[in-house]
Order: sequence, then C-alpha cells, then structure tokens
Amino acid sequence: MSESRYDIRRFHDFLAGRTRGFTRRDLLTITAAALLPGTPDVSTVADGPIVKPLPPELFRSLGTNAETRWSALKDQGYYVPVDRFFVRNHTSTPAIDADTWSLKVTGTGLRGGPVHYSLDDLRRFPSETRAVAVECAGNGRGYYTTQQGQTVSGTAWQLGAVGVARWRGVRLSTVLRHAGISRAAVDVQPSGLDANFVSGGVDLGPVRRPFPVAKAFDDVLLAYEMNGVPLPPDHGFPVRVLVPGWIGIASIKWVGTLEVSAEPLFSPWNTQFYRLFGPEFPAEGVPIDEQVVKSAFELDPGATVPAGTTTRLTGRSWSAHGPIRRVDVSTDGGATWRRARHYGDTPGGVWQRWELDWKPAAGTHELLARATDVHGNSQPDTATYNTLGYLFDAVVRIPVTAA
Ligand SMILES: Nc1nc2c(c(=O)[nH]1)N[C@H]1C(S)=C(S)[C@@H](COP(=O)(O)O)O[C@H]1N2
Ligand SMILES: [Mo]
Repeated sequence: MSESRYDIRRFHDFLAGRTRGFTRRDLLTITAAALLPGTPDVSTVADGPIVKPLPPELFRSLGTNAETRWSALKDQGYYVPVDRFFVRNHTSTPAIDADTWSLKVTGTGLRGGPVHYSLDDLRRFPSETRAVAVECAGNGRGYYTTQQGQTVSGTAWQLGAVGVARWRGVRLSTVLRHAGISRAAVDVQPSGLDANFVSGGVDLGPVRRPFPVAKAFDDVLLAYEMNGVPLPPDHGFPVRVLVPGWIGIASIKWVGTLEVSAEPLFSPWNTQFYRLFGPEFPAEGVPIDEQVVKSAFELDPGATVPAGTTTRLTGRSWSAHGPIRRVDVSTDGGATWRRARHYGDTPGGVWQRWELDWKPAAGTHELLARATDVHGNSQPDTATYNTLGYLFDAVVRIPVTAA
C-alpha cells in the first residue's frame, strides 16, 4: 500500500472512530475535561468570528476570514502591523484565559508521561525573536477563477492572505527536549483550542496538522509575542506555533496540546485538505507543505493613478525557499518588462520590498510583477490547476486606470 493510500485509509479510520491517535471518544473526553477546575477557560467571543476591527480600507472580509488590502501596506515598514494583518479562522477566535491556559505535551514519542507548561514556564526558557511570514496555502486562490477561468473551492482570496511579523517565543526544540522527546519520535502535531471544525456535517475535531520532528528541531517557534506585544486574540493568544516557510495551516493558533508521536500522524488537514487534487495529480492527491514564489503591488486591483505624471509603483515579493534576487515589472500587460529597484532592510530575507517609477498615459493598463529567488525559483504565467485552489504562484494581472 502506498503511503498516500495509507493516509486515506487512516482518514476513514479516523471518521469511523478506529484510530488510536484521536477518536470520537477522545472528543467527548476533551469536552468533559473542559468542565474540570484547572483546565483552560475557553469560550467563544460573542460578536463574530474575528475580534479586532476590520475597517474596509484595511481589509476585505471573507466570512470567518479577512484579507489585508495591499493598498494598506503602502508606506508601511517591513512588518505588517497587527491592525492590518490577515486573519484565517476555521471557526471563531476563542477567548482564552492565559492564567488557566497550559500547553500539554504528550504522546508515544516522549520517554515519560505528559508534561504541562504554563505561559510563565514558556517565558522562562531562552527566547528567540524572528521575522516569519504566515501565508495561507490558498492565497491567490481567486485568480484561478478570474485569471484562469477555473472552478475551485475555498475562500476566494486575492493576494492578501499573507503577512510578515516579528515573532518572539521559545524554540519548539527547547520544549521538546525538556519534555523528554525520545529517539523514536517522528511527528509532532499541535491542536488548537478553538471550536472543533465541522465540514459537511462531520465533526473533524480540533484544527490540527502534523509536521516531522526534523522540521520541529530546525526552526519551529512557539510564539507568545507578535511585533513586540503579546499575541493578539485573532493571531493565537496566548501561544501559537510558527512553522517558517510552510503553508499557514501548519502554524496552529491557540495551541493547547502538542502530540509527539513515534508513529506518523494524520489529520483531515493533511489527508482531506491541503493536498493537490485534480487531473494533473494522482487520485489520492499530493500533500503540500512549503510555500511558493509570489509578488504583489501595494495597490488595489482597479485602482486609479494620475495620468501624465510619474507614479512610484511599489510592491513586495517573497519565496519560501530563500531571498528574492530580482523582480521584473510590466506596465503594459506583459509586452515589455523593466527590473524593479529593491529597497529597505530584509530581516530574515522573508520578503523584498521594491519600487519602480511609471508615467502612464490616460487609459487602462495592466500591471504584472514576476519575482525570482536566489535559487532561480520564479513565477509561471499559469498556475497548475488543483480543485482546492492551493499554491497559486502565477504572475497576477492587476488592472489600473490612469486618469
Ligand atoms: N487553531 C487554529 N489554528 C490555525 C487556524 C485555525 O483556524 N485554527 N487557521 C490556520 C490557517 S489555514 C492559516 S492560513 C493561519 C492564519 O494565521 P493568522 O490568522 O494569524 O493570519 O493560521 C492557521 N492556524
Ligand atoms: Mo490557511
């Protein structure tokens, strides 16, 4: 049996309550445990799925999610301020009491029993501060439809489901060593404390997705600060996982449990979702982990710019595989290209800001930007179709009017 067929079998086992890792009975146990004293106080925020204000000049609201307007990043620094950082919630931002919260580290990949860490416990470990991008695997999904004429399911993001912040926390490897990880451990799976995700009438349990121990020891953070302040509620308060370079779903918010396993772990988020399905892929789909190369102009599609005078076009490009080496821009629908000038610091090399002067004649124009990273990874003209619309890496055509 191939590994991916095995994934699918495991997924059906899960639904039928046959898996050891997490069963429907475990769900009931968790619900009952929530009533015991000493367990975290988690409730739903009454007003809506997202706590922070979502002014329309900074965000496009998309159900339980909100994407950053690229025009709101113009003249901002390298980091995306919290007031305009995109939010992707499967359900709703939970209200969590940091005083009763703890992280439970447990599983067959530990030498001993479960270990619990309070927020203060985590803060006592040596901390690390790092620039990391969070980007939804579906960022750009809307362009499969509007630019390629293809039908895909999921939130129709434009390019605003990405942000770079300065995160502070403890290295996951520090906590795993402290908790007594064994040599047999292969996978780590964080689970969120937000409400269980229900899809097609099926309760899929808490939002969770495994990653390999090798990645955990490489660069994963347990973050408790974002841009110098405690994590805001919508971004995972009190503690979230950050998996650099990987699709956003890996970076579990509101983490409550970390399962460390001596056997491979599966969840709906690596069997049913976050795989490439479609005519170009095998029936069981191809799992995805790492992000691709993208570029965006710091303006909104359909924007108006002054005709006959010089406008400074700005934008950002990013790649999960390394720093950006060059960005080529076209202001005439792809007929001619000019190289954009890079500017600004690039802490961690997560994304590159760029600029280009442009003096448009009155009328409509189409702007394109194509980035290439230091390894030669670039952006194609067409992204590979997949039914769930992930990893849209094609050059996006942005219409603007000069008047
Ligand atoms: N517990 C939990 N973690 C989660 C999610 C969620 O719904 N619940 N959404 C994931 C997805 S799909 C993305 S893209 C990122 C978004 O992070 P942000 O809302 O801080 O921008 O969080 C990830 N972590
Ligand atoms: Mo996502």
